[in-house]
Formats: sequence, C-alpha cells, structure tokens
Amino acid sequence: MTHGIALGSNLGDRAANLRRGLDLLRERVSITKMMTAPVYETAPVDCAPGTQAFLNTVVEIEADIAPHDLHGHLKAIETALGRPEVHERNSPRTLDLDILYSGGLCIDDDTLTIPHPRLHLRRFVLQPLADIRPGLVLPGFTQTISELLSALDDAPDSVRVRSEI
Ligand code: PH2
Ligand code: MG
Ligand code: MG
Repeated sequence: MTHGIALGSNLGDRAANLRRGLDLLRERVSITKMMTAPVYETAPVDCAPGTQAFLNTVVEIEADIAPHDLHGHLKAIETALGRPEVHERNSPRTLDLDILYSGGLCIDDDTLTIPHPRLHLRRFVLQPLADIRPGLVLPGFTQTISELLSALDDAPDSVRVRSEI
C-alpha cells in the first residue's frame, strides 16, 4: 500500500539526519517505489521561543506493510538517530518521522492517528506534499492537498525550498 511520511529535523546536521533516516527506512522496509519531495527550511510551529529552524520534507513509499508495523520502524529509526524515546512535546529533535497517510485508511487508536490530525494545518507538511501529490484527496477530506495549501492563511515564506534530499 501507499504510505506518506513526513520527515523533520532541527538538531545536529539536519540534512544528514534526513538522508540517514531514509537510508535506514530502505534497509528496514522493502520499498518498491519511492517519491521524494524537495527539502524545505521551515520556521518552527508551536515550539519554544528561540527554537532552531527545521528542515522538512515528505516521501511517499509503496510497501507491503501495515501502518502499525511501519510506525514501529519509524520509531526505531528515530531512536537510532539519537532521539530519546521519551521527550518533551515539540522539543528539538535529530529526526521526527510521522505517518501522514496509509492508502485510504482511517485509524485512531492509542498509538496512531491516520491521516495525521494536523497535516492540513501545516505548511511545512502541505508544501512538500503538494510538490509530489497535489491532487491527492485524503480519507475524511474533500479538498486536494494543493487546495488545503492554498487555504492556509499563515506566512508563505515560513517555508523556503532549500535542496533536493
Ligand atoms: N514539527 C512539530 C512541531 N513544529 N515545526 C516545523 N517547522 N517543522 C516540524 O517538523 C515541526 C514543527 C511536531 O512534530
Ligand atoms: Mg512524531
Ligand atoms: Mg511531528
């Protein structure tokens, strides 16, 4: 099935952390297809004052894996990158890996909420996702990703394209 994953880093060598995260994902999960968005430098959202800017990107993978199993791999990769398993909410992190969507599934249990509950509010997610999947309509939504992006009323320059992954 098709899984969308958001990557974010604002601690250490941010670009290297994103790349290492994807390398570890490829080692752990048998991926038959991957689409990568450009990397954006983004202003922190809901973080403590003075928090360092993030690098964010999004990938879409095709892999025969259930969302909870994928989630387990993503947590293990975050830990491998040095992120403490218990951490303060929105504290600086070497790597954050969030499942955005898994095919047409809606999940809401103790470990996972899919689609990601805040993705439609976040330019740092919608902009890279719109680069690879502008016409996607997620389960529970009526608007496409690019329509959700256009509807944001925050500052567009909070998100600046930086590089390829
Ligand atoms: N992640 C958060 C909270 N705020 N801000 C930016 N710019 N990028 C993120 O990845 C991010 C955030 C929670 O995971
Ligand atoms: Mg996370
Ligand atoms: Mg997150």
